[in-house]
Amino acid sequence: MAGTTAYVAGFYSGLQIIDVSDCPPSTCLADLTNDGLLNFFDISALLTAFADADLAADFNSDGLLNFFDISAFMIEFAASCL
Ligand SMILES: [Ca+2]
Repeated sequence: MAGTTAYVAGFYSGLQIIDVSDCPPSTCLADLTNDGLLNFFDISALLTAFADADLAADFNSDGLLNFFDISAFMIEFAASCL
């Protein structure tokens, strides 16, 4: 999420980490490219990671790459928070 995170050092509050994306990360999980858009590139990123056995494609974080990751992704994608 580095692309959507701003690091702000405040005099009184110390270091704050502020998410500057349009929606909370928890509802934008399908935005794999972190560009604030849900489109083909997010699907492509998932499939590419999946094909490479990259755990970035472990969408449901169970340590396994299988149909359930694709399914979970598609549910998030369909929910479209954007
Ligand atoms: Ca998984």
